[in-house]
Amino acid sequence: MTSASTFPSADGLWTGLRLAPGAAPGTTPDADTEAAIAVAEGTVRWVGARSALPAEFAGLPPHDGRGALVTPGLVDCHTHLVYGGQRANEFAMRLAGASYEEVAEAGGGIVSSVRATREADEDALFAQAAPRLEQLLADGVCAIEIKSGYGLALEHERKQLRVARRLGEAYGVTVRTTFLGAHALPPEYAGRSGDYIDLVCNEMLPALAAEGLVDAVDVFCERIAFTLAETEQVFQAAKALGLPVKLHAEQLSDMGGAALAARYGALSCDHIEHLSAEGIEAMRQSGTVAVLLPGAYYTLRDTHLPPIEALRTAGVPMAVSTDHNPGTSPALSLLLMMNMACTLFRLTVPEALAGVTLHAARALGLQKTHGAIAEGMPANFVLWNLRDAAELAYWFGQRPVRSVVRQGRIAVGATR
Ligand code: DI6
Ligand code: FE
Repeated sequence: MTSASTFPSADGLWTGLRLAPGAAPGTTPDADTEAAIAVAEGTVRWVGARSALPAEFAGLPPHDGRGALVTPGLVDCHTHLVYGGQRANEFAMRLAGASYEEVAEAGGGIVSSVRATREADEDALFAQAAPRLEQLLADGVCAIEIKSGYGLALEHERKQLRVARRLGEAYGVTVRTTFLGAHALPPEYAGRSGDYIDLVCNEMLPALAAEGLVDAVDVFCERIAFTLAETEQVFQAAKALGLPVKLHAEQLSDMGGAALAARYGALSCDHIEHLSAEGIEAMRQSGTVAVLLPGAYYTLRDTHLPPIEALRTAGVPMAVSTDHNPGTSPALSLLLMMNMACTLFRLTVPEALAGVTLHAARALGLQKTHGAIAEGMPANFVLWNLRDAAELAYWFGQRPVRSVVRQGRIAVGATR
C-alpha cells in the first residue's frame, strides 16, 4: 500500500524537458526546444522554453528531466473501478457465441457483479480495486472518475463510493465520484423499473449526495437498461440537487439519450457508437464532451463505429477513456486506449493525447485543475522515456513512464 504523504515534493525547477504538442496551451516550444517547469508549493508557477525562464525561478532546486518527453498527467474520465469479483467466465461464454445481451438475459452481466459487490465489505472492495488503480496510475493517470452502479441499493452504492474516495486519499490521486444507481435493474425490482427509479431519485441519490459522495450523476440509457423517460427522471433529481449529469448514451442503439443529456447541460455523453446527427448538434450546442471507449468497442467486437468524422467536423471535444469494468472493458491501460482510439477509431495522435488530457478533464468538470500544464494549476505531469509524442499511441503493451508528478508530489521515479 502506498501512502501519498510519503511521496517527495515536486517543488523546484524541472529542466531538460521536451513538451508534447498541446501539453501547455499558450506556450509554443516544440518538442525539440528545451522546456522547463517551475513548481512551488505543489503548483505550476511557470512553463515554457527554458531560454525564456524568468530569473525569479532560476534558483529553485533542480530536477533534471534528461530530455524526457512531457505531457500533462493523464485523466481517465470513465471507469467502474470498484466492484467485487470478475467475469472471465462470461468472456468464455461470449467466445462460445453468446452476445452481451444474451449473457445479461441469462442472469450474468452487470447483475452478477452486483451479487459479488454486495457480498464484499468496504475493505474487501478497497483491496480488490487498489491493484487495478495501481495499474492505471503506472500509465501516468493523475485523475480518475469512479462510478458506483454495482451496488444498486443504498448501502451498497454507498460502499462503492466510499471506497472510491478512500482510494483517492490513499494514493494522492484526484478521484471524481459518479453515482450510477441507474445502471441496471436489481433482481429484487424485476418488472418494477418505475419503483426502482423512484428509489434512485427520491432516496439513494439525495442520501448519498448529502454525505458528499456524489460529484456527478450518470444513467445507462439503453434497451437492456433504462428508458429515455427514466433517464430524464434521474436527471431532474440530479438537477434539483445541483449535480452535473453524464450519460451512457447510444452504445448499442440510438435511444436519443445524447440530445436529452445535452438539454441538461451534460458534462459528457459516453460510448455513442450509434449517436445521430441530431445528437451531435445538441452536444455541440451544449459543449458536452464525447467520451470514446474503444476498450468496450473492442471487447464486444462491435463493428458500428462512433461518428468520429462528424464529431470532428462539428468541433465536439472528444475524450478517450478505459471504461474499466468487469464485463465489457477489463482494460487497465489508458495508453492502450489511445492506441485503440487511433487504430480502431482513426483518431490522430494529437486528438488521442487531448482525449486523455484536456478533453478528459473537461468531461469531469476538472478543466481548471487537470489536463494541461499551466501556471496556477496543481502540478500534474508525466515524464516519458520516449522521443516522439506519436510513440504514446504507437507502442502497445509498453510502460514508458519515467516519472509522474501527481498533485505536486513525485509519485513515480524521484529524480533528484
Ligand atoms: N456500459 C458498459 O459498457 C458497462 N456499463 C455500461 O453501462 C458494462 C458494465 C458491465 O457489463 O458490468
Ligand atoms: Fe461505462
